[in-house]
Order: sequence, then C-alpha cells, then structure tokens
Amino acid sequence: MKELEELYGRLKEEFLKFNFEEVKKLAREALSRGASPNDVIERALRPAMEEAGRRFEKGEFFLAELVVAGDLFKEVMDEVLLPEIKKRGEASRKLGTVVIGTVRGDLHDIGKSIVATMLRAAGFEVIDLGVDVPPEKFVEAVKKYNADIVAMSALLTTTMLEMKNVIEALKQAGLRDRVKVIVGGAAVTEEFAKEIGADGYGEDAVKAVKICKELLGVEE
Ligand code: B1M
Repeated sequence: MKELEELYGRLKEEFLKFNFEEVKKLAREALSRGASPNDVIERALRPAMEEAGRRFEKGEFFLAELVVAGDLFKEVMDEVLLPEIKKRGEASRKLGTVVIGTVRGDLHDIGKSIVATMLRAAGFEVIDLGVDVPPEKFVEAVKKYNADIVAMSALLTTTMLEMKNVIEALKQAGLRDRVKVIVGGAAVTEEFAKEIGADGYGEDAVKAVKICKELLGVEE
C-alpha cells in the first residue's frame, strides 16, 4: 500500500504540472497495482484538483489553469477510469431512475458526471440534465421519466441555495412525496442538506450510490 501512496503522490505532482500523458500513465499503473477507479479519484485526482483550487484562491493559478485542470481530470476519467468503472459495474438489474444535474448558475460538471457514472454502473437508469439546470427542468424530467430520485450537485456557495428552490418547485408540482432528493458537491454539507429538507447527502460518488440504494430500500 506504501507503493500506491507514493504513486498517488507522483500523480498529484504531475497533475499540478498538467503533464497529461504522465498522469494517465500513473492512473493506469495504480489500477494495475490493484487500486479501484474510485481510489484513484479520491486519493489522487480529487486532492490534486483541490490543491489547484487552493492555488487559484491564493492567486498562484489563474482561471486558465483551472480550465486545464478540468480538462485533464476529464481526460483521465474518459480514457482511463470510466472504461474500468463500466467494466467492473456490469450491472444487469435496474434499481430505479435518477434525474441528475448541476443546479442553475453552476457550470462545474466533473463531480456530477462521476456520480452519474457510478450510479449507472450500480444499475440505476440515469437521466443527466447537464449543468446550469433550472428548477423547472428538474420538475419536467421527474414527470417525463417517472423518476425515483432527484440528484443535485453544486460547487459554489452562491448556487447551493438553488437546491432549496428545486425542492420547493417539486413541492409545488405535487411531486415531493413521490421522489427522494439527494444533494452533494464541494459546497454542500450534511447539515445544509438537512436544513433544506433533502433526504440524503453524498460526500463522494461511492456514498451517493450507497444512499440512493438505501433511499429505495435496495439490498446490497
Ligand atoms: Co471553479 N470554483 N469556478 N471552476 N472550481 C471552485 C468550486 C472553488 C472552490 C475554487 C476556489 O476558489 N478554491 C470556487 C468556489 C468558491 C465558493 O463558492 N466558495 C470556484 C470558483 C470561484 C469558480 C468561478 C466563479 C471562477 C471565476 O470565474 N472567477 C467559476 C464559476 C463558474 C460557474 O460555475 N458559474 C469557476 C469555474 C471553474 C472552471 C470552469 C474553470 C472549472 C470547472 C470545469 C468543469 O467542471 N468542467 C473549475 C474547477 C475545476 C474548480 C475546482 C478547482 C475543482 C472542481 C472539481 O471538478 N473537483 C474547485 C475547487 C474545489 O472543488 N476544491 C472550484 C473534482 C470533483 C471530482 O470534485 O465536484 O467536489 P467535486 O465532486 C465530488 C464530490 O463533491 C461528490 O462526488 C464527487 C466525486 O467524489 N459530489 C456529489 C459531487 N456532486 C455530487 C452530487 C451528489 C453526491 C455527491 O448527489 C447528488
């Protein structure tokens, strides 16, 4: 395990130098040494992204560098980790339908897309509404797809309040009693989730899947 920790450390360093090829190589190496795709995300890629965010806050990185960090993260996901997640998931059962999106005003899509992929791999049907999703679009999708769960992501302290608006819109449409609501994203906490009346909070994608299963009473 010490070997993997060293590898994650190298991956983080190369990530912050935006060395695309080396990062992908190290991610592949971690998988071949027994790491799960989620380990690579949570132990290396996400901490590297968080460090990019800290550097941005301190003025050491500019927006252009955050954009490149986003592109790099997506490229590692698309080329290395997603194919592996799909291969390992191979779910044949259908557990329920989830409508997912990043709330209005928020364009961050990496975390939301990881959650969507993990849910699909676990056997959920996932309707991904993308980013900057207004409350009425969530409501419309719940009706159209007869969804069991609404899953919302927010990364900005300004946009997390939109989650409450979506819950209100579901209530007004008379749908709140028939759908469960789960929230997550860097800005969100468990306390905030309770405060706005969500049914669950996912700290990361694996927990999000676990909570969705629990909310629908699915046995592991
Ligand atoms: Co932005 N950004 N950004 N950004 N960005 C943050 C969020 C920030 C914390 C950076 C910082 O200053 N330290 C800061 C927010 C400050 C705040 O609100 N308190 C910030 C800012 C300020 C901004 C802009 C306003 C910058 C500007 O324009 N001046 C702007 C806003 C644009 C907008 O949305 N309207 C902006 C833009 C961008 C980019 C476009 C450049 C880029 C996004 C690229 C993209 O998504 N395609 C970007 C990035 C990359 C970041 C950071 C560095 C990384 C985000 C990320 O992808 N993380 C971020 C700093 C940070 O998060 N520490 C930052 C990796 C991802 C895997 O993690 O999304 O948290 P995350 O998802 C996790 C969990 O949270 C969870 O599972 C995932 C997997 O583990 N999860 C869920 C997520 N959704 C879930 C839903 C669930 C359950 C779990 O249930 C439904």
